[in-house]
Formats: sequence, structure tokens, C-alpha cells
Amino acid sequence: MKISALTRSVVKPNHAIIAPDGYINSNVPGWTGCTVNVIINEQMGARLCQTLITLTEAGRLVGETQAAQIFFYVVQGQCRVAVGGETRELSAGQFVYIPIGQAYEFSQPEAGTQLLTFHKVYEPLAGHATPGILFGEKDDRKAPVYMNDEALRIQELLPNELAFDMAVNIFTYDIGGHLPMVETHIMEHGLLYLQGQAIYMLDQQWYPVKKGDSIWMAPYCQQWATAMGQEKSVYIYYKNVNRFPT
Ligand code: UGY
Ligand code: MN
Repeated sequence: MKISALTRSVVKPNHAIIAPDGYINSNVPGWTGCTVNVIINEQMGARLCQTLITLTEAGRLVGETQAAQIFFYVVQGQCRVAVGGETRELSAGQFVYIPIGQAYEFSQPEAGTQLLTFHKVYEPLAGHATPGILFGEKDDRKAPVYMNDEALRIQELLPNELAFDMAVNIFTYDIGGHLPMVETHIMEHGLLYLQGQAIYMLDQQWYPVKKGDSIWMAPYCQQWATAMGQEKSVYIYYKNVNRFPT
């Protein structure tokens, strides 16, 4: 029997691990027929928001982005999205990036469809137009080796252009693969494990993590990870990029 007083989730001033066992649903106006778990948010000291939305067959997300852009990624299932005069079917591994000031509607999901979102208040850059709507998908053929280590591959889902102030990447580690060094950096991360297991080091503390877990890393939270288990470990992560440090 599961012991209900135990969890792998931790929430610290500069990092958090949120495992699904502690989820409590939020109501988001316009998002109906679904459960919404706000996993990372400014309430914990973050400057991004990360949510996980689980849709019933009747699920509908109707809204308009305001100051924050939203990146939607289909973790499982499929649904329809209408945005910018275009309607598309999205299935697992596909995403749509919705810039600021844009109306959108998600509808007709398969029951159990899960969407991951990353939200960031957009910081305009003089001389660069605000990015447009963008569709894309996970594609391992577009994941080059990271830092000359054949065990590590990163696919950048958003264009590496100055107009974008956020990156969303998919990081795949072969079993036993590990970050080549302890990273210590100004950029913040939100992430969701899509596959496998790992040991993550955050601020010199060690955590076992697996598919379904989310992690928040504040700026300068030291980070290192190694993959373990029977399959590659894969996570999708957010990073703020391309702006002058304030
Ligand atoms: O891009 C990154 O900073 C990435 N290598 N960090 C991480 O996966 N924790
Ligand atoms: Mn990093």
C-alpha cells in the first residue's frame, strides 16, 4: 500500500521537484473540461509558469495570450488547435508556440490528452519583430550531439534567433549519460521528464527522478544529472535566453 505521508516532491527557495502524487487542480478561466496543475509559477519565486493540462473528451481551452507568450506541447493524445486563422491537429510530440496578444482555441481532444505549457512574459527587443505563431515537433534526427558527448543529444524546438527570449529544448541522455559538468548559470529552467529515470543534483542535493516529474531550477541553482534504468532519459525544458541581464 502507498504510504500517503511520503512524497519525492520538494520545494526549496532555489529549486523544486514536483511529482504527480501531490497535484491539486486549479481552475483557469476559459479552460474547461480539463484538470490543470500549475507546477511552476511566480508564487514559488519563478519567473516562468509551467502547467500540465489533462483533457477529457469535452475539453476546450479558449483564451488570448496577454503579456506572456505560451508554448503548448502535446505530451500524450491529440487535439485540434485554432490560432491565427489556421486550424491544425496536434498529436503527441507536436507543439504550437503562441506569441503575445493572440487568440487561441484547443478543442476535440482524445480523452486523456495531456498538454504541457511554458509561459513567459515577453521582453521585446528593439530592432526585432515579435515572433509569430510557430508549429513543430520532436524529431530525433534534428537533435545534434551536445558538447561532443555522443551520449547526449539536444533538439532546440524554437528558432535560435534574438527575437525569441525563451528556448524550449528536448534533452535525451543515453543510459549512463551525464552532464559533462556541474552547470552554474544565470538562466532559469522549468522541465518535465518525458521518459526514463535519472539522478538529478540540484544545489548539491541529490534526487531520483522519473517520467512525469517536473523540476524548477532558479538562476544559479547548480545542476547536474545522469540517466539510469532500462531506457534513455528524455526531458523537455524551458530556458530564458537572449536578453541583457538586469
Ligand atoms: O541548456 C542548459 O542549460 C541545460 N544543459 N541544462 C540542463 O539540462 N539542466
Ligand atoms: Mn542548465
